[in-house]
Amino acid sequence: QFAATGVQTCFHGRHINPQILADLDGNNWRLKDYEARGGYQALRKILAQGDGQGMTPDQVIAEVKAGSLRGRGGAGFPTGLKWSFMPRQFPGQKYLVCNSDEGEPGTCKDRDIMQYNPHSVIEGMAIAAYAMGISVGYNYIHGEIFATYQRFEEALDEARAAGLLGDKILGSAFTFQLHASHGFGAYICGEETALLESLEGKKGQPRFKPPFPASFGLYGKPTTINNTETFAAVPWIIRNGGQAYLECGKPNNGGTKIYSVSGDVELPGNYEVPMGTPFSTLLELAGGVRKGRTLKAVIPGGSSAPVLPASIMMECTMDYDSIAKAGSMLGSGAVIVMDDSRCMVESLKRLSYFYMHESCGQCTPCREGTGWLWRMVDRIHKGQGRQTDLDLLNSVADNIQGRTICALGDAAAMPVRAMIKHFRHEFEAMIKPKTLSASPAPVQASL
Ligand code: L3W
Ligand code: SF4
Repeated sequence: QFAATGVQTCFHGRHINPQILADLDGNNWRLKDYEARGGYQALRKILAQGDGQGMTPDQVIAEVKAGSLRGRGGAGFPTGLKWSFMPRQFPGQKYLVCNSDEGEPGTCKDRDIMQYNPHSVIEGMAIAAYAMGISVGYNYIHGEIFATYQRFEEALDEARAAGLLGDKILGSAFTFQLHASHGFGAYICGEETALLESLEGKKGQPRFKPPFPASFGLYGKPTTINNTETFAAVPWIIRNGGQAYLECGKPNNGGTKIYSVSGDVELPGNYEVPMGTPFSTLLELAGGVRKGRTLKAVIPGGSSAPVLPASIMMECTMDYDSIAKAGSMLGSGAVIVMDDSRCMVESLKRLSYFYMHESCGQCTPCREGTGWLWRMVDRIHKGQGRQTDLDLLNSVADNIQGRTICALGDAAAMPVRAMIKHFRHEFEAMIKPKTLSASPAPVQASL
């Protein structure tokens, strides 16, 4: 996962107004430490423990909506709106699922949250379950971080023993059973419907949407799925109020966000900063571009997000709207920094190989197209490119994007188009002059 980016270990203490990674020293993850930081006060508050009056499920959802919390897994979908999709009166079992199958190249925030602050996820899930009237939940954890899975299991045991999970939580009428489950390392299982298939014990392949999990999810029942960081943000919102969360960020982009900054910076790692923080400030926190080098480009939201040249990126603030306006996506917040020593053809070759390798193979444009993309970029990189290759790359990307079951197809296509758009000259320079005059081969033969 980090071969492309160089990040090995992610926990760092340089943040601005952190809400999730605040006051962590690496060893204070246990229940007693979390409670000393104000942990489980939000759960107590909604369940009317202590002096409070309690909160109704509608009031909880209203606070989350007021805070403008948006899904931290990649799509930025409004969390309160998603919670309101859950049919509250549904007579059968409903499920809550946490997507901790963090596999996007460059992303390493969710594993740090679970490793260093696991109770924030447990408390956030318990609050979400209360708000949606759900009694069973699962946290699906990426298979390659087994130690983190074990840490999360330990935290679950602590919460159960303290009456914070299970039957009649804290003596109230609210029951919530939460279990951890681990995957086996397939990137596609981070796609929400593939994750559900995997959780059911089947091969992890995406389902057609709609129906969305909100109506047909785990075992065909209504299910709400949110990302780890999304759940971890919820206790702060309930403790401090949605308005305070919103004010911490900017309109339509509430709160803080954790960025996994990797690549050509002095201090790669996870940084939590308010939404709307200038990219230049984030870069400074990460120690700046490697010594003696200048910034060339940035992939602002994980490998699926289109690359942006330095000139555009330096004008951006780190939030969903600013990055979208600049032509990319905030995605999961994996900020991959590239300096002037990076070859964009080689970078694209590595990215294309990743998507070819991780395609689940269900739909033809993705299964075949990701291989075509990689083979073409590979031959350009080997100096065997043809004059027609750049148009052909764009054409193959066009024929993948929007024509597949899940977003992996789009994720494979978008980086190709962006790399050619912004760095076409580098690709052209690698196509040998003698091939520039060669007659173009027929499309099928040239793939
Ligand atoms: C009910 C509707 N629910 C949408 C729900 C939907 C989902 C959420 C967002 O892709 C992106 C992808 C990656 N009724 C609904 C509805 N929903 N309309 O809202 O949905 P969607 O389809 O916009 O996104 P998605 O399929 O969840 C996520 C990008 O994120 N990405 C991913 C990185 C990977 C990681 C990781 O490794 N952990 O984060 C990075 O950029 O490419 O575009 O819940 O059900 N009408
Ligand atoms: Fe599988 Fe790719 Fe189709 Fe997604 S787009 S379902 S990964 S073949």
